[in-house]
Amino acid sequence: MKPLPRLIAALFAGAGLAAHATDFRSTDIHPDGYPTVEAVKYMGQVFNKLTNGKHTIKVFNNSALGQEKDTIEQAKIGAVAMTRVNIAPMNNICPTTVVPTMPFLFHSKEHMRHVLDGPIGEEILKSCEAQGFIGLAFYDSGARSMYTVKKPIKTLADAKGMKVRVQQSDLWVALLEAMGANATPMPFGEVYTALKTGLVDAAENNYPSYESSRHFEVAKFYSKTEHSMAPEMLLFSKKVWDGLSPDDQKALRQAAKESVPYMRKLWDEREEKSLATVKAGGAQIIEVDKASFQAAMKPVYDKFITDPKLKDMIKRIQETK
Ligand code: BDP
Repeated sequence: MKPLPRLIAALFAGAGLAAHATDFRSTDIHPDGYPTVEAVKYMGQVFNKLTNGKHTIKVFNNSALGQEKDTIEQAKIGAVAMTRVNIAPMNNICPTTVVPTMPFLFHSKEHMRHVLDGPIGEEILKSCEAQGFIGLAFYDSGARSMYTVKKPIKTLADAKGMKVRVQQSDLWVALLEAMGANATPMPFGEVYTALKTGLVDAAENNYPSYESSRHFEVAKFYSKTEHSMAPEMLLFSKKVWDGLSPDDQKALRQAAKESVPYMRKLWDEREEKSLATVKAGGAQIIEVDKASFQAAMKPVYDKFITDPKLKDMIKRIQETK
C-alpha cells in the first residue's frame, strides 16, 4: 500500500508547480510564414499534445514585443517565457555564443547542423543558463552575405570604407572592421530605412531575411561572401522555467527538439523560394573572391577566441567532418 500515497503526493507536488493551464508567450521579430515563426508554432502544438492539451505557446511575432535586444531582456526577467533570436545579440551576454558566430567556421550547412546537434551545441546552449536563459535549441539561419545599395562588392577591397549595418554585437563590429568597413550596429527593424536614406551603404543577411524584409528592393547587389552561419537560438526564461514542474520542463525540451527538423525543412524550402523572389525583384547575385575575405579574419579570431575553452571548441569544430 505504500507506493500509492507517495504517488499521490508526487502528483500534488507537480500540480502545485504548474497548477493551471498556461499560454507561454514567445517572441520573434519575423512575420508569419517565416521558418522560425512557423517552427515555434509547431513546437507549441507538440507541447500542447505532450501536456495533454493543458499548455500552449502563443507566438508574438513581427516584433510585436520589440526588437531582439528587448525581447532577450524580457525573457531574462520573465516577462515573456521564450524568445527566438539570432545568436548575435547573445554574443555580449553569453561568451560561448561567439563560437558558432565566427566567420568562415562552418564549411557547409551539414557541418553546421552536425556540430550544433552534438555535444558542442549542447555545451553552448547550457552555458547561457548562468545568464538566465535555458537554451532549448538552435535553428538554421543559413549563410549571411553582404548586400549593397550603390556598388557591388566583389573583392575585399570593395568593402573598404563602406558603412555596413551589423547586429548588436561587439564581435560583429570587429568582423566588419576586419573587412575594412565601418560597422554600424542597429536593430533589424531599422535597417530598411537606414539603407533607403543612405545612413548605411550595406547590410548583410541570409536570403530569407533579405527577401522578407524587402531589403532587396533598396540594396540590389547581393554578394555571396557567406562570411558567417550564425544560427538562431530558442531561449527560455530561466525565471519562468524554475517555476515549472519537471514534466513540463521535459515536454518543453522535447517539443523544442522536435521542432528542429521541422524548421530545417521549412528553411531549405524558404532559401530557394527567397532566392527566386529576390532575383525576380531585380536583385543581382554576385560571386566574390571569398578567399580574400577569409584571409582578413585572423584579427577577429585573435581578439575573440582567447579563452582556452573557446579555442578548444573551435578546434573541435574544425576537426568535425
Ligand atoms: C536574421 C535573423 C534575425 C536577426 C536578423 C538581423 O533571423 O533573428 O535579427 O537576421 O540581422 O537572419 O538582425
